[in-house]
Amino acid sequence: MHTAKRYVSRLTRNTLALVLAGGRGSRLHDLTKWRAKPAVPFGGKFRIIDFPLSNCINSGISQVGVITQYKSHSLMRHIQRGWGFLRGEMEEFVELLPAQQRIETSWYEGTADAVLQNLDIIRSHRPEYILILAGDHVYKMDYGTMLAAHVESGADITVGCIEVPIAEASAFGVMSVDDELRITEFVEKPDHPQPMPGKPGTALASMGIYVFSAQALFDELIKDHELADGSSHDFGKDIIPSVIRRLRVMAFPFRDPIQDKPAYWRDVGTIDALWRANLELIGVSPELNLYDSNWPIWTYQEQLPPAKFVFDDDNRRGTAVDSMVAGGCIVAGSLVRHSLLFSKVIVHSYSNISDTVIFPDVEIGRHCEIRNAVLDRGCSIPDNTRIGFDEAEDRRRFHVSPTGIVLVTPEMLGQDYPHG
Ligand code: ADQ
Ligand code: ADP
Repeated sequence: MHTAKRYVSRLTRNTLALVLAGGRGSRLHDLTKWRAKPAVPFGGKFRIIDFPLSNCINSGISQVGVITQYKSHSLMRHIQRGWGFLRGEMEEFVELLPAQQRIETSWYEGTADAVLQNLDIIRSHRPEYILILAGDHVYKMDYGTMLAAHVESGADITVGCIEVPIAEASAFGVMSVDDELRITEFVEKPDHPQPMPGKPGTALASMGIYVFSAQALFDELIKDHELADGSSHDFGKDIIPSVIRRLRVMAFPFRDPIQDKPAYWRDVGTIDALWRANLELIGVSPELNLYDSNWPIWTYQEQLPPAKFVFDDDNRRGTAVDSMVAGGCIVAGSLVRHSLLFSKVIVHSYSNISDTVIFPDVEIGRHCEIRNAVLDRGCSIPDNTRIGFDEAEDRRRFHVSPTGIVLVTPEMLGQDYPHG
């Protein structure tokens, strides 16, 4: 047991993780109008990218590059403020790798191009293994077990995978594997996904995370880069499908390490999914436990006073039930039910809020009725506003998701975003 632990820690120590954090996340509508999807707030205190970054640190991987491109200001600010605690002199770092035209005079094309353009920096760290991660998924995963499986199976590349309902599989890279979990087929976002043998309702999907032995990554990126045309320079579309016949490419099924079942993993890529995944956290024993001291989620955190619940002039109590409320919030003479309040949210008197996710720095006026909504950072909701009751009215002013969740941003209210 002891030896096994040392073995995995040797692997994680010789691994460089690269978090791809440059995608658009356009299905989140106006939430990603000014910020990249990995910078979208999640879970009352965090941003989505804190999950893969915390997974790295908790797995013993302390050399991490974050590849940014699209709308990266708030993401870079978050990383600079919150993730500078590693010791440079111990060769530990979380480093930002913005598109900077190191090789081409273009921005990053696909995900593989984003890595290729940083190849000189990657090589200079002399990693044995490179772990490529997406910056936009919420999950807790010990990457050490995936690295150990990679080495034990003698793989060149290992692809993290999960089982998904076949109806949703067209959004993923879908693979077939043989008895030893070697990938025999890989199709990116297939129109007609292949079900798993004996499981007609399920497909084996790529999580978009990869372990590469360093030389295999360098060779394949250069090969792909030199293709005259026909490649979009993307791991899922181009690299993985083209190498499965030539190299040993294995699947690593991501399972819960404590209970033997598929693990929690969410792509909170739509307003509906983001709203649902946030509100799930409020439950008595949610699948994603943020209170687990064995797997802390690290983040940048402002020093804030405790949340406070006060009476209004008529002696009505300010109350939040079945809710999570972050620091710096004040609820005065209003009722908040089944909602998640990020830091510095102020709810004035005589309002009712339910089933709502409220990002930081939001102020809600008096006599408001709000339900089934996501309120973006910095919204100031005027007195007497009703949200979530009259769909036609909501559609006129805000964005309404397919299941009726109302997204409100400062711009929709004719207000400026808070800067800083
Ligand atoms: P997609 O979900 O389509 O498929 P993609 O858009 O390629 O994912 O983004 C993957 C990650 O890379 C995201 O974190 C994104 O922010 C980032 N990214 C995208 N373009 C980038 C660029 N030019 N520069 C820097 N970062 C960039 C992938 C795989 C599928 C797999 C799903 C799982 O291709 O096979 O099933 O992820 O979600
Ligand atoms: P976050 O909540 O992710 O920190 P911010 O509210 O800081 O996001 O906004 C993200 C980035 O977009 C910031 O750089 C902010 O200054 C910028 N931004 C937001 N709205 C606008 C706007 N209307 N025009 C220009 N820049 C904006």
